[in-house]
Amino acid sequence: MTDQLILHEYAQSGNCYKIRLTAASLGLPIERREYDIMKGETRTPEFLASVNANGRIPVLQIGDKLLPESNAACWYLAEGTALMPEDRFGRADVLRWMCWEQYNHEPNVATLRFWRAFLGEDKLNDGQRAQLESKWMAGEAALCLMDRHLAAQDWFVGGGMTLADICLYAYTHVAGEGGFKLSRYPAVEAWLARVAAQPGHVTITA
Ligand SMILES: N[C@@H](CCC(=O)N[C@@H](CS)C(=O)NCC(=O)O)C(=O)O
Repeated sequence: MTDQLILHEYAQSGNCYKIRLTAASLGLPIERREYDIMKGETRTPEFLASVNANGRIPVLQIGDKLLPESNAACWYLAEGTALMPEDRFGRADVLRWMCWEQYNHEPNVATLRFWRAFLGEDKLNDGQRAQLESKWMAGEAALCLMDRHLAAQDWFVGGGMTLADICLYAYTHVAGEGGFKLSRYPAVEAWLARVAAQPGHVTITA
């Protein structure tokens, strides 16, 4: 990769971490620019005009091109590497898990972490408070599905770590901060340890 990589991020976000973890696993250097989402720094007119009109991080800058959406950024980095299966079905299966992560996992597991560990339960508005139970149930359902899948195989797709594992690892390993009990999911816990033992692994706080 010849273009310089710059990650516009909020370091504690799992969506940002999954891009750093992908880059680290591949040995790619990445420059980091921090925005404090708690202070609305991704909602300024300047950020909306010059980084992401959607007002969110992460955004991966590749040379002078900007790529918002964490999974698209991970895909860009991982294409043609050992993090992607060689066969067509395997690559589609990786994409399947990444879509599932954004629809069934992140909106529940990550949102509860954000509400509880970052905003604080006493700061939630009525709408957020009303969703606590449904988000918790949907998050449990997502972890349960992962546990059943991983009881039968070591990795989400094929016989080694792929991008699907990295994208799902990001918010699963900190699910406890949202109130989920990972000890209820032994296959998930064993898989988390396998991912953390891979070469190049970096932690979310690194
Ligand atoms: N689907 C997007 C989600 C991005 C997202 O929700 N970013 C959050 C942090 S994880 C954010 O920027 N929040 C600040 C805000 O909405 O003002 C992705 O995967 O990148």
